[in-house]
Amino acid sequence: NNSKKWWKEAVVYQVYPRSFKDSDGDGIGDLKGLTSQLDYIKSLGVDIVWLNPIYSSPNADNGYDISNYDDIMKEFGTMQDFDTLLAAMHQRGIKLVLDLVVNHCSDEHEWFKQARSSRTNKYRNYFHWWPAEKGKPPFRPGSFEVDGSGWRFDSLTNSYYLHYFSYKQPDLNWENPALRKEIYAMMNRWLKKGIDGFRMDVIPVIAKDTTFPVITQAFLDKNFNGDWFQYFASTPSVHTYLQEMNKEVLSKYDAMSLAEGAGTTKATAMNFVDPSRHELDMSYHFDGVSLGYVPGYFKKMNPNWDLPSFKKIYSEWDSVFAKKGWGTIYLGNHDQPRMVTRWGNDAPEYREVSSKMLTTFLLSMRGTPYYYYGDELGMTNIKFDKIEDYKDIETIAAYEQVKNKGGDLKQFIEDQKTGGARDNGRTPMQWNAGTNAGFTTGLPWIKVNDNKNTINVEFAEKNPSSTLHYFRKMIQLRKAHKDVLVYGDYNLLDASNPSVYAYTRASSTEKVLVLLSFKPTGGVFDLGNLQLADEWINNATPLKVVGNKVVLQPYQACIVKLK
Ligand code: TEU
Repeated sequence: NNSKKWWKEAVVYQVYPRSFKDSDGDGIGDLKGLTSQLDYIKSLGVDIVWLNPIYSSPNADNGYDISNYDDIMKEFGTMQDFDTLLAAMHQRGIKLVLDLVVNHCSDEHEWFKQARSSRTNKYRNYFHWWPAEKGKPPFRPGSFEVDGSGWRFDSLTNSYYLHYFSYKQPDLNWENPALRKEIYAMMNRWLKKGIDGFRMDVIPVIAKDTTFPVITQAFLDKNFNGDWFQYFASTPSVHTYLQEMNKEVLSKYDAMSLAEGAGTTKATAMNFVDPSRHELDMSYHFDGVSLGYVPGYFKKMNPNWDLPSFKKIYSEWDSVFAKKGWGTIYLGNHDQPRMVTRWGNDAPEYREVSSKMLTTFLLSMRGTPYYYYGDELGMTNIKFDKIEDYKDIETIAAYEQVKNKGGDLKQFIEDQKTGGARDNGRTPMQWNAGTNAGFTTGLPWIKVNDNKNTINVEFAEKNPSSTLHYFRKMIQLRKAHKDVLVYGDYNLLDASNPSVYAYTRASSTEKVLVLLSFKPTGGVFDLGNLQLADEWINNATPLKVVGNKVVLQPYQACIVKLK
């Protein structure tokens, strides 16, 4: 896979603007705050910042419910602040990618206000309606609703409207050419301003089967692995729309596009990113971050998740894009718990070493790495003790569901400490040991993690062996060896090893071995015929080789050149 592109070679740093840096003391991160920290971001060596939505929003889902695509959320600042931010980033050679949320908007968007006012309104067909005289609409799930329904009754016009997420996020009707035209014009306005691309929220599900057939669980199980999102993403016209979007918008700029891959599978993902189809550039899958959840519970994590399955998922996805197309690698984002808590070990003795190990993984795989703010410090899950601390619409709805069923609420709260409540990964950036970790002078919108005294930027800067310095070093290594670490072939070794993830990366001239111990017990790797040369990076002491075997320490990571 050797067609070279800047967005393949880049490292992306994801900033959740609400939690990064507050400049005005209202407890909410903002654009001026982010601008004030660009030298820090630059110092990391990353190339691109992906910002979660910054558009006007009533914040039912922290900006994923947009009421005006052409204005900035008032808590985040003004358009002038945005222009200043963009210029300051470009001045430092950092690119900016925005979130594009066009499966749905906010029920407070002017389009929806108009649309719900009458059945004959010009904007009515910007959304999906089901007239109540036809009876109840066929079930569709609404992800963030306590009653689980994706239809909401609107008495004004005696109709239901469709919302795959909360009722505050009505789904847009892509079958309507007028809607599509508005979206493309809006994208063009942002790209003309100079942004460098879009991460596209749940883009595979924009096209609906608007006959709204009755779907049975048996049908879903048989055809879509029981997964509604796979069913949602199966309407072929999504590709017609994306090709149109490419022609009307993306093809005119040297911008990158990333498909959030909700609902896509190894069999369907290529259709979004095959260059010859002229749709999008790269996509991210959910198989990795879906591993190890206990069925029947809300995001409860099995602490004994299976490493061979993890390796299999990432290896199979690597091969999907080995010849064409392009993938991404991530272990954390604003929808996930902190990577060290979930995939490493956040106990004091292992937190740093396992963070570094995960960083080694992210930056030594093929595919563009998406690295989440705070992971360079090894920030951990916040582990809230009570539901009142949670702000996320999803967790609150899930809690209410358990309550309504008379389930074990204590256990729910316990499960989320190591599990997947999204707020675990949304707590304020820890800049220093001061009040609110230096994030705000006001009352933070969500609590700051108590461990800020030892996990913060200032502290990590002073410690040469910190996770922060390791992240920088690992980025430099990836950049210095693009042929092998970005573009090189990937080959999994010793697939069934229960505690070591081992693979080679190889260009036409160089070959390296990556060894990652995912266990507090370390692990053993049999070298076979491989002959070790120099170590490129190591998060612990030099590799211990006994005869033909490498004995890894707990969570040890090493990249070593092969002879
Ligand atoms: O998430 C898309 C998605 O597939 C969700 O189901 C996601 O997995 C969710 O977090 C479930 O835990 C995107 C955004 O990343 C997310 O923040 C938004 O809430 C969602 O779309 C709606 O816009």
